[in-house]
Amino acid sequence: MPNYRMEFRHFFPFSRSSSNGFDQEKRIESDNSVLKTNMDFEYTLGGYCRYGWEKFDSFCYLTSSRSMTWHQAQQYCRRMGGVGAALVKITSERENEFVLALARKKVSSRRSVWIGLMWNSAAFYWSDYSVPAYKLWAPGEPNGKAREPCSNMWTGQTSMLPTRASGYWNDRPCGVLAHGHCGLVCKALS
Ligand SMILES: [Ca+2]
Repeated sequence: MPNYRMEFRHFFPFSRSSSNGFDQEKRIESDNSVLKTNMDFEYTLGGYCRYGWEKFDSFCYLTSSRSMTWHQAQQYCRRMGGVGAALVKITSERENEFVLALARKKVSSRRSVWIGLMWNSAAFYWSDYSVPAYKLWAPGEPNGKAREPCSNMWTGQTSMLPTRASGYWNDRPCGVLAHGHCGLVCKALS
């Protein structure tokens, strides 16, 4: 747990006068509007997420159903989440299940969401250039590689196409397709 008061002073470097310093500190601690203003600048303060983002473990997640290319989606995440934010990087089955549930709840109009994996020369990498350790490619995927250098998670629920459901991943072209518009899921540090 970070030192809460130390962090607050960092963002609000009031000088503590000898006469009213204690009262001022009490006011800051109890003033939620000040806290909210602070969070506009910094999404991390004691592990909170920015407004509209969902917390899971030490990270914050944002969804959108807007129709974008993979690269537009990546820019959107960076714009909304600040330094270190990107299309979601998934590192465990537990996190994959969280992202699937979040997408189904918040982006139910889409049957898939962009995730952060991208093909680069010889392999798929996350946005931080790490090689995926945990993977949940759908059976037969990835099948496009350089032809399908971006990736999505299938979020639809259908028993007819079980590989296009249940949180499986697929490589696909990076543009907006006439069929199968992608939503997106961003991830940022909390
Ligand atoms: Ca594919």
